[in-house]
Amino acid sequence: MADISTLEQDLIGAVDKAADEAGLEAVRVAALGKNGSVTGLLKTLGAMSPDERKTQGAAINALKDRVTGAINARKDTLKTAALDARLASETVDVTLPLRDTPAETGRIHPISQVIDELTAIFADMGFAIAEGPDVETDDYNFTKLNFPEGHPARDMHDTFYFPQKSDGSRMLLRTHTSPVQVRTMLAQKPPIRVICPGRTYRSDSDQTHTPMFHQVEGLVIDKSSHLGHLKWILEEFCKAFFEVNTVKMRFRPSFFPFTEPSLEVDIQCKRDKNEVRFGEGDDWMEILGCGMVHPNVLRNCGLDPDAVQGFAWGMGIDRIAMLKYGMPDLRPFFEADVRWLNHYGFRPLDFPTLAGGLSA
Ligand code: 2NL
Repeated sequence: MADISTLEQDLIGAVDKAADEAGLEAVRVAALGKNGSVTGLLKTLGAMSPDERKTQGAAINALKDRVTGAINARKDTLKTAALDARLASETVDVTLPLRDTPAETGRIHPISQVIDELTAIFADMGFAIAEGPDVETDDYNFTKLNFPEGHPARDMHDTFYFPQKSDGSRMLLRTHTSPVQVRTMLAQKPPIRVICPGRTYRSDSDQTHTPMFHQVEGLVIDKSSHLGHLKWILEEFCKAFFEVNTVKMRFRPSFFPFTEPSLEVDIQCKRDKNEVRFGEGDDWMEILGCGMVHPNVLRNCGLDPDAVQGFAWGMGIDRIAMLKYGMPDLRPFFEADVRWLNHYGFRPLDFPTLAGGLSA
């Protein structure tokens, strides 16, 4: 009996001393494992007389129960202590300010903003938005638009061509968004009222030109649409877009293969050092080209020039974005510099509407 109580004292002492769960497991294996001290005592029962086995068996099993109980109790204590230590080291300061969400830190590119603004203005006038592919046929980009084969106007567009196909034709990157209007005329019956914003491409790169730029063109075809209607649309557009109450516009004769007559439009402005203001002053700035759709273009697009007529216009989105938001240089538009975007970009949830203000 003496060695049972000594063993118990030793084991309980070791259990209490175990500093962590690994140390406690070592004590458990040393006592209750296959070669453990308590297990060793249980093995001696087999060689005892039945009487001796009865008393010793009860005593050894009671020892085993007490040691097991002590180990489990210590295990709970260690677990609680470990959890307390972890909770103490992983505190969260709920009073810290929240990090800004993407909706607050993200920025809308000025070109996307201006396209949204254009869309809001022309949608309000009853225009639909049409889009088409960037990769076009020569037919849709030039021939149907009354650019004769070999005409110098084709060279003036500095076109990016794809390699020639086996049938001799070659695709190109559209040099203007007019092919979208060609597709619209071929697919829909008048009355047609569409605007076509999108990417356009010309092999030209300097201070004021980038090889990819953005255009918006408009097209109206009906029985008797005329330049008076066009003038009203453009004036309303300029007032809404530049957010001024009055604009003066000046129409000068010009030439485009796809319109006859063709006009260039200047808007009245005032130049102060680096700033341009619209609706005042006595300077003029060219902002767009327009005209009555050429009868050849109507015919090429399946329309009868004796039954319908219409007008079209086109302008550079990048250019009107620079004018409206006072950006001095075109090139950063396409450099993806987050510092520039932070400065000139727009907040994602401030979507432009006519009711809520375009750029408020
Ligand atoms: C400019 C001038 C213009 C058009 C684009 C057009 C389209 C069709 C038929 C007739 Cl399908 N015209 N578009 C008309 C006049 C001018 O753009 O200076 N753009 C930047």
